[in-house]
Amino acid sequence: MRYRFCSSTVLLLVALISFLLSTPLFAQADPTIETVAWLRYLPLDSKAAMNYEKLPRASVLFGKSPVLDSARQELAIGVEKMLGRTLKSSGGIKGSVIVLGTARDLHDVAPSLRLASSLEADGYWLTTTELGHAECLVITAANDRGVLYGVFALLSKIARGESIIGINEVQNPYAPIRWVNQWDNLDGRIERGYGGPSILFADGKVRADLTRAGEYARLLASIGINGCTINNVNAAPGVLEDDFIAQAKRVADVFRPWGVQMSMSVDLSSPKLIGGLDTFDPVDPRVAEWWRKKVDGIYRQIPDFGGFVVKADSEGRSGPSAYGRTHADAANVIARALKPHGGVVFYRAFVYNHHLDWRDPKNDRAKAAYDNFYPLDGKFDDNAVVQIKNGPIDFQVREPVSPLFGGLRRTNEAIELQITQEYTGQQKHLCFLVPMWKEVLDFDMRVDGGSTPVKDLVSGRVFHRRVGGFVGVANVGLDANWMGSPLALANLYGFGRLAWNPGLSSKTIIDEWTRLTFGSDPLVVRTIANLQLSSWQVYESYTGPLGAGTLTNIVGNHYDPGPASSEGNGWGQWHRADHQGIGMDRTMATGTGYIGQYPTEVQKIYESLVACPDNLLLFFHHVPYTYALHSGKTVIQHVYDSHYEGAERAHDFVAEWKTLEGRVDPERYRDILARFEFQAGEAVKWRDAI
Ligand code: GCW
Repeated sequence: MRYRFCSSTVLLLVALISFLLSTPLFAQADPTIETVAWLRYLPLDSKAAMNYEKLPRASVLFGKSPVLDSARQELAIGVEKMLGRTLKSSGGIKGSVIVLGTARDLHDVAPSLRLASSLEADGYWLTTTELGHAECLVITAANDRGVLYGVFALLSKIARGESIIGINEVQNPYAPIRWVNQWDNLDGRIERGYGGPSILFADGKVRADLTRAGEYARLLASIGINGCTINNVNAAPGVLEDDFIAQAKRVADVFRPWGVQMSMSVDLSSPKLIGGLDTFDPVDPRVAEWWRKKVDGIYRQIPDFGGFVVKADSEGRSGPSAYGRTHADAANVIARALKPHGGVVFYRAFVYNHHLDWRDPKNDRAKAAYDNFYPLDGKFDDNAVVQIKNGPIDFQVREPVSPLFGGLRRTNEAIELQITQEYTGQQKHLCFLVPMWKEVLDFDMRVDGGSTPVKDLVSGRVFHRRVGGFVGVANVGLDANWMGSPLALANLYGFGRLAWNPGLSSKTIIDEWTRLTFGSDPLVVRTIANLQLSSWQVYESYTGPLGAGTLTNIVGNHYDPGPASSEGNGWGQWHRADHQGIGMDRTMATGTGYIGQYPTEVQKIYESLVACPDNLLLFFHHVPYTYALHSGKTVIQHVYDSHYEGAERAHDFVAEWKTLEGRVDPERYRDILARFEFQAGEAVKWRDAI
C-alpha cells in the first residue's frame, strides 16, 4: 500500500487558504455572462457566419399567444446576437422568410407543406421548403410550445456551428412530463440549494421582483422542460392560503410565456391545518370537498396550473397512515379535485421509516418504497403519478435503480433525479451527473424477461401508462450563475436534454453545453468535456467506491466525510463496516431479501457474488476486507488505491484547467480554478479520512 500522509496536510492547507483568498473572485464574476447560462448567443466569426448566409432575413409568425411571441422574439434576439443581423417581421410569406406557427395555423397559408403527421405534443419540425416561389425555413409544431422549442433548437445549432442547409428534422419528446422541482422555502432559503437564495420567495412571500424567475423559465424552455414545482416538498401549509395563491399567480404569469407550467408542493394535512376541518382523512367527503373547492379556486386564477407534489408519511411529514388509509387514497382525493382541470398529482415514493432498529440485520430502508407502493399498484387514479427517486436509498453517489420502476404496471410513474449535488459534492466538487443518470435510464429491468429499460418504464412505453416522465430537483438560486458553480449548470442542461431524449450520449450533451457556454475553441471544448465526463467517477473514487454509499456525514451536512454517522441510528443508510468486513447483505439467501424485489434476471445478477458488478458489491453483499474483486484486488486494497487515485485525479483537474488560461474569460477562469484547487484539497481530506 502506498502511504503519503504528510504532504496531504500541507496540500489541504494550501488549498483551503487559496480558496479563502480567492472567494472575492466569485462575487466579481460578470453576471451578464452567467445569468444567461448556455443562452449566450456569442457572435459567430465571419467564417462561421458564412454558413448561415442563406438564412432568411425576415420571419413571419402565424398565430397569437404569449408562447408564440416568445418564440418570435427569441429568434430575433439569437439571430441578432450571433449573426449581427436584424430579423425583420414580415406580414406574410413574401420572399424567403422563416415561417413560425403550429401545424394548424400553417395549414391554410402553406397548403403545399405536407405537415409531418408524426408530430406529438411539444415536438417540432424544422424544414426547408419552397413556399410562394421562395425557399423558406419552417418551424412548426403540434402546439405553441413546440414552435418555441423549434426556435431554441435552431438557435442552438447556429451557436454550435451546425449546418442547417436543407434541414428537415422532426423531434418529439420522450415523455410528456419533463419537470423540475425547486425545494424553495417561503423564507427564501432553499433546502439542499447551493446557488444562493430563492429566486421565487423572500420573507414568507413571493418576491416582488420576479425577473430571475422569468429568466429561469426561459432557460428551462430552451432545454424542453415544461413544468416547475416552485416550493419545497417539505411544504409549508400556507401555500394553499388564498392570499398566497394570489401571489403564486404572479409566478405562473412569468412562467407562462415560456410554456412552463407552474405547480406546487402541498401538505396532505392542509384541510386540517389551514382549512378549518377537524380531519384530513382522505376518504372523508368533507376533505374531498375541501380539496375540490381549493383546486377550483386555484384554476380560476391560474388556468394552466400544473398540479401538486405530495410528500407524505415521510421524514416526519403527516400522511394517510394517521387514519389507516393508503397512499392511493391520499393521492386520489387530490387527483379527483385536479382531474376536471387537467391537473396531475405527483405522489412521492420516498416513504420510509427513519426510526429503523439498526440492530436487526433483516431491516433495510432500501426495501421501503417497493414495500409501500407495490401492493397499491392499479389503485391510483389516472392523473396521479408515483414519483420515484432513481435509487432505493437517497441520491447517493452510486445506487442500483429502484426496483419499484419495474414493480408498478398499472400506475403512472416518473423518475426523480437530483440535479442539485446534495450528496455529490454540493457544487464545490465537480460532479457531472449525466453519465450516472444514463446508467440508470438505460438499465434494463428485464420485467417479464423482456427488454424494459427504466427510460421506457417511466415514459410509459412499457405498460402504456397515461402520463409519466422525468422530474429533476434543480434548486437554482439567485447567485449569478444559478447553481453556485458555473460548471454545475451542465447538470441542469443535461437533465433537460435527457428528459427530451435519453438516447443522447453523455459526450454529445457535454459537447453541446460546453460550446454554448464557452464557445467552440477546440481545446476548451475538449478539456472541459473531459473534465466533466470523468468527474463522477473521480468523485466516487475518493468518497465511497464499490457501492458502499457516499460515506458522508449523513446526519449533518451531507458533504464532509463521516462514515461513522451512518451506523447506530435509525436512518438506515448503513454500510455495516467493522474491523473485519463491510457492506450490507441484501441477498435473498442470507440478507434482508431486498434483491427479491427485482425481476428474476436482475435478481440473479445481484444475488451472486460472481455476477454482481464490483461497483455495487458493497450495496448488496457484506464481505471481508480480504475478499478479492473481479479485478483481482482485495476490497481493502481497492478502497485504498481508489481514494489515492481519486485524490490524484482531482489534483490533475487543476493542471488541466490551467491549460485554458487566456482561452476562457478571466472571471470564470479564476473562479473555476479556485474551485478546482479547493476540490483537490477536499479530495485529500476524503482520502485520508476514509
Ligand atoms: O435526501 C433527503 C434530503 C432532504 C429532502 C428529502 C426528500 C426535501 O436530505 O433534504 O427533503 O431527501 O427528498 O424529501
